[in-house]
Amino acid sequence: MNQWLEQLKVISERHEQLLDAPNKQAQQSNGVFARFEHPVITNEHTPLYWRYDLDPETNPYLMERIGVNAAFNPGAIELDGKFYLMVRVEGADRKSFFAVAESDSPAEGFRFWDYPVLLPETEDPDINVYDMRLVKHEDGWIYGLFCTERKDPEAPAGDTSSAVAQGGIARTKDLRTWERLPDLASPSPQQRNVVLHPEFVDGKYAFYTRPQDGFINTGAGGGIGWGLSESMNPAVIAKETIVDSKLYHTIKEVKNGQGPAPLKTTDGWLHIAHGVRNTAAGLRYVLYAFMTDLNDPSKVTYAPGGHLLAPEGIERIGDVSNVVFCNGAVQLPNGEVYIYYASSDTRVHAAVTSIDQLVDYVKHTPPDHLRSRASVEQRTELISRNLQLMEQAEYAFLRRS
Ligand code: M1P
Repeated sequence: MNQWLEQLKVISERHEQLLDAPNKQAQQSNGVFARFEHPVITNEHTPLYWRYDLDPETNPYLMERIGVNAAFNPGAIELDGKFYLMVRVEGADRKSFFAVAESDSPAEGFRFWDYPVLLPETEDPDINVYDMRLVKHEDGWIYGLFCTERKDPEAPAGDTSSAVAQGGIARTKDLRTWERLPDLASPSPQQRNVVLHPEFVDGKYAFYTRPQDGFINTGAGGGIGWGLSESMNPAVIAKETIVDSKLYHTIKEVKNGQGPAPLKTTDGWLHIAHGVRNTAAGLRYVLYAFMTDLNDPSKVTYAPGGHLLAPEGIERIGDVSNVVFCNGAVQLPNGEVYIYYASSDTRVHAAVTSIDQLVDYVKHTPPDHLRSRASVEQRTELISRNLQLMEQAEYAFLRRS
């Protein structure tokens, strides 16, 4: 074997080790969920034949010809016992695209299909597409709802970063062949984090939206919106109402957005969302949860205060640091729930919980009382109940000597 091939073999063996690496549930859990020890997908998980030119004639230095910068924000779905992640892959050229990674197991062994998704375009081609939510709708289709971004035609000369974001829609039966539908039409000039509710509501398609005035700043818009459409082709929302607003001095004071489609429970629709607040170091994205009414998913029934999951350890660092973002979760018939979340716009992680735990969490975590004094009162009530319990003999191990 010549040196070039030997070098390739080394790269390939290292890659296979990464793909086959076991991923255990971390021992430490906060009782709400348990993280898995390692990221389930990174840019390094993408096939070598997506990145290298494997011909020594045209690639004598064995260079990565077309690099992959990041792999994050996946949609997720379970079909016939297999787990599929619709990963947002970002090339070194900053273009995001979608690619399916498949595994028999929820948190390890994901391998990308040979080719990324060649998503059909509308008459107005997307410049960038990202953050697909995969929704198995009761009409029989699997819908992919994603953000489509195009240059802002109103941007002043010299402004080469302003864009218009809208809700892109495509549908499939097998994740391989996609039919592109018109973008969601809504009253808002910009949309991101558009998600389809999995069931008809009053015989109509129901959408979670995130109206916003600008590309980054939501302005007077913001909050998780809600609207109904007669059809998906085209999907048109005439009236948008806010289900869950952004709120001063909370984890969602700047903006928020629905994560995956809500999970159906006997107690209501369980939502995982992201909330964004401002800090001196920039925006901080965390995940939070809430529940809406089974018969009226636009009505919030439980809204625990604070975050469900916040970035920690290596999750804090990446292309856009201090971010966790979730647009994919899988609910299994045995009640287990796998939350796929990305950290810092760089890599994908998994955490496991259950419907029972999440329902308990949303119903019994106290709401945010919006003032420091009220927060202390809330905690004082817990402390005094606990201190009484700790008087009992079986809690002796908790007492300080
Ligand atoms: O960079 C953090 C996230 O920013 C956007 O989310 P939002 O619209 O709520 O601000 C998205 O671009 C998302 O992909 C990204 O992870």
